[in-house]
Amino acid sequence: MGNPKPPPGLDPAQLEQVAGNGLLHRRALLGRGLAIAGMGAGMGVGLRGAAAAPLVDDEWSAYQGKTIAANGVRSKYVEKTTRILSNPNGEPRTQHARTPHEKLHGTVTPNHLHFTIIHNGIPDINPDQHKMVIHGMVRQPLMFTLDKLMRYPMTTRQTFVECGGNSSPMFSNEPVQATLQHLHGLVSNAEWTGVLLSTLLEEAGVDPKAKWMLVEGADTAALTRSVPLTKAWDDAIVVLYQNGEPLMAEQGYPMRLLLPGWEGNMNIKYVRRIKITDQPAMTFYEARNYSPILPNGKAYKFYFVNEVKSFITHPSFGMKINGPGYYDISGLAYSGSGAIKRVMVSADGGKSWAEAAVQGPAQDKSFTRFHIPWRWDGSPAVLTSRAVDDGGNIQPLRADFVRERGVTEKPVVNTMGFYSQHYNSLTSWAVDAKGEIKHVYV
Ligand SMILES: Nc1nc2c(c(=O)[nH]1)N[C@H]1C(S)=C(S)[C@@H](COP(=O)(O)O)O[C@H]1N2
Ligand SMILES: [Mo]
Repeated sequence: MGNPKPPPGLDPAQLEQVAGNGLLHRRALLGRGLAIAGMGAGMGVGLRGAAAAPLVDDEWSAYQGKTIAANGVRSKYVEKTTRILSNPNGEPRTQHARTPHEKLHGTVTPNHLHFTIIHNGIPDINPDQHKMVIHGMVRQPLMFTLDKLMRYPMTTRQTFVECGGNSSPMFSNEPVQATLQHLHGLVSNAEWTGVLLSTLLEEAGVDPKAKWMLVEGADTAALTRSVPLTKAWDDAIVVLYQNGEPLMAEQGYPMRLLLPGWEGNMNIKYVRRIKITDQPAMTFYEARNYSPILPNGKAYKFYFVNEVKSFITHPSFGMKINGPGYYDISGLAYSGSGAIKRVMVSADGGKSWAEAAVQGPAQDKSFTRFHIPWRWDGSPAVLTSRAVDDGGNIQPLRADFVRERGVTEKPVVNTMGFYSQHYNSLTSWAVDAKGEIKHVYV
């Protein structure tokens, strides 16, 4: 019969170190390779002697459990995974809730943990009375109710939504010591379902001279943004469902505009009006809040795309790693201009880099998870990641980014008043000899 070839992952040579400070070849993730090098020790708990006998029933195995409820419930042990609120008493100003990326895995943000920014509270919209109109430079103005929209062909896709002000603490002159939720919590990723805006515009008949649309929400702020029509024809969706259920009230129930990969603020929730025009309206949010002044004195105006970005979620600030040995470094990468092609990871603060395994298929303008095996020898290390998208765009190094965009004189702890800088440079975590993790700049 001959000797069968060892299955992939069994070759110890595959555990080769590929970059400084213990980063291993991503092939080791294929499976059994890790056990070979003795790296499995301390991961599963080894059983010996009497302890290896069949398990004795625990308390919870001895009785019939609870009756199921009509709506599913989370285990009480995970209920503490929540978003931190910026305005818990609902004062009449902007409210933020951030996604705790450090407590999640995979790529889909659960609906109750999707980040949200709402400038005037969540409107209580009756879906039977809500209307959305398309008018302006069109052949025939149209009016839609939720019922009417539901009769159009629907499309489903994953994409992230990211506030232009996400990661604003990264503009601080010194690294803010805070969890991922604080640093990068204003981005989330979901599977959205709705009607392509292009379908509705075709029916309305757009004047060839039109170039923009003015989109307005039904909340008191009547949040309004100008959007180039090219995006409407490309991949804009009037969304009705989020991860399979009707939109959350915070995400824009009963309908919102979704512009995959474009600045969060333009993704108008509670959409009630789309006016086709030939020029931008220069609304408050585009002329002021989302047009920051750059160090060279020019306003950074009408930049829509959330550019390629990544950060390591595990391990990250606030976690402690327990002693030398094997760890799975994992994180999120995404790009508003396409799909993630490659993610490079460094364990020595950017001196050397190894290519991480990208969990595929990497979808267009969506969260993509990456992993890389790491053998920590117990000495200080600095972990960081750098993503590349399929258009060849690469996350800028911090020194280059800061040169162009600047930093503040004092640390920015809250995003209030500091909007729309689109930080997409690196995030780095220093691991000290005790396994504690701090936020550092490299
Ligand atoms: N109508 C309306 N749309 C809105 C907002 C709002 O306050 N009202 N906030 C905007 C901002 S600033 C962002 S970043 C995104 C957030 O979307 P989310 O709450 O679904 O995460 O919605 C945008 N759309
Ligand atoms: Mo935003």
